[in-house]
Amino acid sequence: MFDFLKRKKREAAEPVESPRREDAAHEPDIAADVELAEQDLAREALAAAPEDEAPAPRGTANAGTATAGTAAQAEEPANRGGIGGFFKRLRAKLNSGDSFLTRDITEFLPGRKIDAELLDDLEMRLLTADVGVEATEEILEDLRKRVARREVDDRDALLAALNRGMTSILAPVARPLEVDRSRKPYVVLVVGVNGSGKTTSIGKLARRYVDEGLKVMLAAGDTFRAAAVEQLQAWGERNRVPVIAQAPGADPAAVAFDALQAAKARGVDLLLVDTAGRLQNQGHLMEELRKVKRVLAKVDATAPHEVLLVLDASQGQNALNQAQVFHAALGVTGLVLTKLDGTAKGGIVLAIAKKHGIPLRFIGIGEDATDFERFEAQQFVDALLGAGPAERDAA
Ligand SMILES: Nc1nc2c(ncn2[C@@H]2O[C@H](COP(=O)(O)OP(=O)(O)O)[C@@H](O)[C@H]2O)c(=O)[nH]1
Ligand SMILES: [Mg+2]
Repeated sequence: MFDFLKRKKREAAEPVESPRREDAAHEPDIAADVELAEQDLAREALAAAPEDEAPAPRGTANAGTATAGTAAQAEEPANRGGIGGFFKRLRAKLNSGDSFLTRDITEFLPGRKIDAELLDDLEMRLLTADVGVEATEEILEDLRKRVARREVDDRDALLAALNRGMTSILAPVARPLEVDRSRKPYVVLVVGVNGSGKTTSIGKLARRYVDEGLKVMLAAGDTFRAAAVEQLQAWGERNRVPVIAQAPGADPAAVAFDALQAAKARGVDLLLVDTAGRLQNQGHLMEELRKVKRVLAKVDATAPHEVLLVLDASQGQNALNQAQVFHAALGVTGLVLTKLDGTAKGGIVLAIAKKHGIPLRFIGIGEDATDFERFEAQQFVDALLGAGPAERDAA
């Protein structure tokens, strides 16, 4: 087994022909307003990225217990605890912070008449919970109509209507990532600021798709930090997935090129490309990512098939700005929202859905592989509002 791992590693390290260097300045296809949006927003949006090196992933899902070694863990299928298990944890974790929506909303409801004043209060609560102006307006407009028509005249009816309003905002973005297996490989370019959870999400995705029987490969495109390459390699070893890497400081586009060539040659189903989230000069980040994207397209004109932006939900408004910057520069086709545990800024999901309409593929609620699931609108709103299917039906 270990020989197998070593062999995989050796194969993965084999250099493949490098792409010729190119100059991003010769690319005329990016609109000037994108550059402007970047200059304005990139500064603040990217400034939120922490400087520190992200720690390597823990060797086992439960550091401290002596049961599972690295290889042993790779053998057991991801125990996601089923959708029910994830829902319970999602609900508990979303509601563990200071500003969670449920407590805010249920606290001011008891004994009060459902009237214009109460709706104004509700509006404030949604805004403070990061739901955002657009989504809040849409929800309140509907609620005000219903209250005026006396369709909603008690607490349960209000919560049910709120639940429906939120779900209808989220439903259009709840579109799962469909890995097209005819692509060989289906290429996912993973982008986002430092610390947003890119590498961790790649590890979790690798685990998920290996469990589903896909042949997965990783590309260590964050060559800016040595620790980033090691972190991805650790995830690769854990999931027995080859990692294409070069020395720190290497051209990320060259790594991506090598990886895609290797993935094609080996009949890989899914190639996940990690990238840097911060460079010495922040302005260069988008340029570098665009170059990675172009180089992938040189090997396979249809690649990347998904540009997956990883956002840290605890950054609230800043996550919204990041979505704008990355989307303008790269054409983001899917989102991962991490760190919905802890800070209880779950409302930001509604703001992002309403503002950008980009499919939300996965959400993360912790550091373990099991703390990661496909996004489902109804499930999420139930967790956010502290309702379960039973409560919703009763309402
Ligand atoms: N609490 C929590 N931590 C997370 C989640 N996703 C990632 N992290 C942690 O966030 C830190 C940065 O993640 P990393 O994947 O290295 O970010 P990257 O710089 O974008 O590659 C690591 O300590 C991760 O374990 C999540 O959903 N919840
Ligand atoms: Mg990383």
